[in-house]
Amino acid sequence: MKDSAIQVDGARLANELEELAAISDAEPPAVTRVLYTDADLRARAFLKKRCAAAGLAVREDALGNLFARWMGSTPQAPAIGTGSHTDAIPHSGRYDGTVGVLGGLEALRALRASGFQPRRSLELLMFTSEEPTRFGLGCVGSRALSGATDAKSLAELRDPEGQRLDDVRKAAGFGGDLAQVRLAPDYYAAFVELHIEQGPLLERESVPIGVVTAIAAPAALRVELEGAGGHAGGVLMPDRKDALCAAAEVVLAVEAAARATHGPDTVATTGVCKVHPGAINSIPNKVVLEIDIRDVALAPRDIALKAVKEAVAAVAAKRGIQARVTELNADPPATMAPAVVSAALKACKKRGYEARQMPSRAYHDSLYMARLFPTGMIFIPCRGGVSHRPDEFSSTDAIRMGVEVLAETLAELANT
Ligand code: HGY
Ligand code: MN
Ligand code: MN
Repeated sequence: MKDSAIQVDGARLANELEELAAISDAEPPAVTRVLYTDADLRARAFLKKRCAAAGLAVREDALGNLFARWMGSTPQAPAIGTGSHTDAIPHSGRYDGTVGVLGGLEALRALRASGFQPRRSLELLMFTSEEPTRFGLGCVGSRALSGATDAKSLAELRDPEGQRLDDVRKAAGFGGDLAQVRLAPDYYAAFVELHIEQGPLLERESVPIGVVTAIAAPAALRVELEGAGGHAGGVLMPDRKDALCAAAEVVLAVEAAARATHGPDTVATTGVCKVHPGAINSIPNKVVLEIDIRDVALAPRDIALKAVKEAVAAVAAKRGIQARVTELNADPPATMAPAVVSAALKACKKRGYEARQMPSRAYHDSLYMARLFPTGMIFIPCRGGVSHRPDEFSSTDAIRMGVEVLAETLAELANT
């Protein structure tokens, strides 16, 4: 590593990641932190305290997006943003999102300690609900900030208990005006997110830094299959309309649709399968599936999406089952801004760290921030490429190097 005035305190950051991981609704090492639950609110309080202690001006918007700003010498100029999310899907890991939030805070602290004077303000952002867990839609906060989805329609989303997002946000203390959430196009001059790769490439190639060039196009479907149900003993096989047997055919059709595009990057997953009534001696009369379909390119993603919808219709017709398909989202991919990519590559060079350019197969808040601002992402390796599992892991050294590159990138962007 070449000498630089910007010294990242890797040990302090490791302790903070540990502390945040303990604010969870799951048994360690797993982490569960779902939007607007007590654990989510305690995590926000933890972050606010540390941002205030770092001398940053903290504010929250009507959805709970959290902003922590270091005023630059030209406060009226568009700022430079960095950040990620602290919410976590059930029984997942402690580095997804948190590395970009606490790492972003550490980058700002390291820059301040180095005596760096930013012309543009530097701002840490913690997005509300990057994960789709509670309201079935990912990136609620960044969708609203970027205008990708209207905040008022987001407020009407309902959780599995039927509660409206608007009511839950107010009960959680976020009563502000939703119309104020969307950011002006000149609010940021650039946005950079640090994140674990959630894939195996960097570790496999022993490269410490990934500079993201594009973010995959995510789509999600909810499929409701309704059969006849009935007594497991009394209804003979020819007379059955078994919703779970139909669902099983759909699940295999989802897998086949992803493989059929022959594109290496088309992926599809049926991550949720709810069986009703869920009794051993009762023929399933209703099944709800939630299906995630992606590709870094739009065309193969849409081919797979169409194939799944056609498969549902065919299985339902063949089995005499009612089917309802709801498209929860089908978003385009995002290309990262060349100016941000080159600032990150320059930062790697300055630090003497090897870097490789690569797509992101996971989606992130940057997918939506890129709709409004020049955006980039910096990846660090995670062990075995594992993520969304309790054994998700990134070393203190890998995180430190990622934060060093982030700090240098922010410094470069803040004074252009
Ligand atoms: O699903 C994703 O790609 C992200 O981790 N929410
Ligand atoms: Mn995630
Ligand atoms: Mn994430």
